[in-house]
Amino acid sequence: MKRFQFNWYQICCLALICLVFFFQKKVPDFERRKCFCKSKKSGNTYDFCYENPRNKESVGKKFDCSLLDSLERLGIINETARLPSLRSIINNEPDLVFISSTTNDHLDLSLKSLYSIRKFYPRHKYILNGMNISASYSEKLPKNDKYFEFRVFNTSLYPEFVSNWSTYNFKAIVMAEMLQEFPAVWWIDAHIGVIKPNIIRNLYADIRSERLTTDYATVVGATETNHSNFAVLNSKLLKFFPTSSLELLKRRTQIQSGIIFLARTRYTMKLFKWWVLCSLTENCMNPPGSQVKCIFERNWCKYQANCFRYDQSVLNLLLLNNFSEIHKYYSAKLSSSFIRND
Ligand SMILES: *[C@@H]1O[C@H](CO)[C@@H](O)[C@H](O)[C@H]1NC(C)=O
Ligand SMILES: *[C@@H]1O[C@H](CO)[C@@H](O)[C@H](O)[C@H]1NC(C)=O
Ligand SMILES: *[C@@H]1O[C@H](CO)[C@@H](O)[C@H](O)[C@H]1NC(C)=O
Ligand SMILES: *[C@@H]1O[C@H](CO)[C@@H](O)[C@H](O)[C@H]1NC(C)=O
Ligand SMILES: *[C@@H]1O[C@H](CO)[C@@H](O)[C@H](O)[C@H]1NC(C)=O
Ligand SMILES: CC(=O)N[C@H]1CO[C@H](CO)[C@@H](O)[C@@H]1O
Repeated sequence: MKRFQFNWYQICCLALICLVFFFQKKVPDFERRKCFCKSKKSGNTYDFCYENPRNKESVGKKFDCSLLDSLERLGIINETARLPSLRSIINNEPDLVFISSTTNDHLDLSLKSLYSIRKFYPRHKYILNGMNISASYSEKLPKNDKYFEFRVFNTSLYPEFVSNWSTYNFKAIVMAEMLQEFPAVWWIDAHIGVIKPNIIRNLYADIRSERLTTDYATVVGATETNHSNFAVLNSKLLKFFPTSSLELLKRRTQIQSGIIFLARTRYTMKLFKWWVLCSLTENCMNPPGSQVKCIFERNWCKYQANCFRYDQSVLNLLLLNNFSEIHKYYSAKLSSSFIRND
């Protein structure tokens, strides 16, 4: 019986098969290395292609390496930074800072929102980031509120399209600037009013009861949309941030980016890397053909409504890709504490 006898032909075939396997393993690595950007300051390299957390093969278009400067300046990719634990953050209720931004035509609404917060939190820091506010308008700002702070959002450090407020590029950038200074911030849009007491205590109680593990996001929404992610998706966004499942985008609603709690944790910084890179890239935050006005026809989840939610669509896509379930980044118990002012 001749069992394990190979001839040359068989050996060559075997060698060829090994070679193919070798290249299948190696070539993608080689392709992925093109995604890296090297810092002039530190010499460190950073991956500028988003990789879907549920499918490593699913890799997005590379962001421009010139944006690394901004990420460094905003402290988003600082590996030596000592980040507080979520547990220690929520043990410090007074440290939370309310943040928002405003333009001339939103200033009245912003003040209405501020005063609604002041009813319950007279001594919490509130920072209003002014976007091109003219001198005559700034006279309306509160003068005797020593916990109120007005700052000018300085766009000179960012690409010009960031100054077009209608595409919301500013939003994640302003949040990142605030997070650089404060470990816990709560963004509340000009359009939103607070109508119940204890929003911080209730949020922190909710975090303490179940959100302290890495199964939950440290970015938490408080109100939800009644349309799906898919309904307000510009599919061109998926070139940068590939989805793991279109079905999931149809089945999950969005959190509204008008009220977002942020804790400066490792995860939040990871998320901000992509959210801010997108904000600094014109055709990511505002993919060609985007418009804010939706045309909902039948079902608000299954069909695209020919519109896009800019910062909100990007944030939700990133969170959903990571967590799959909205309750991982949405504290539903809080939703009745807020109203929409128009
Ligand atoms: C990075 O974090 C460290 C420690 O907190 C700090 O000293 C340093 O200034 C930070 N670097 C940048 C570029 O923000
Ligand atoms: C904005 O930033 C630029 C560059 O750092 C600086 O020259 C300018 O004075 C700043 N403007 C304001 C209003 O702070
Ligand atoms: C800022 O305001 C000035 C005067 O109101 C206006 O001319 C200018 O276009 C505005 N810039 C931006 C970026 O909105
Ligand atoms: C700002 O963006 C909107 C939406 O893309 C666009 O319609 C508008 O022309 C832009 N404005 C400027 C000044 O570029
Ligand atoms: C979603 O909410 C809007 C505004 O409240 C309402 O007009 C619309 O009918 C709702 N859509 C669905 C499908 O419930
Ligand atoms: C599926 C997935 O990638 N989950 C990750 C979401 O983010 C947290 C925090 O970085 C990770 O721990 C999870 O593994």
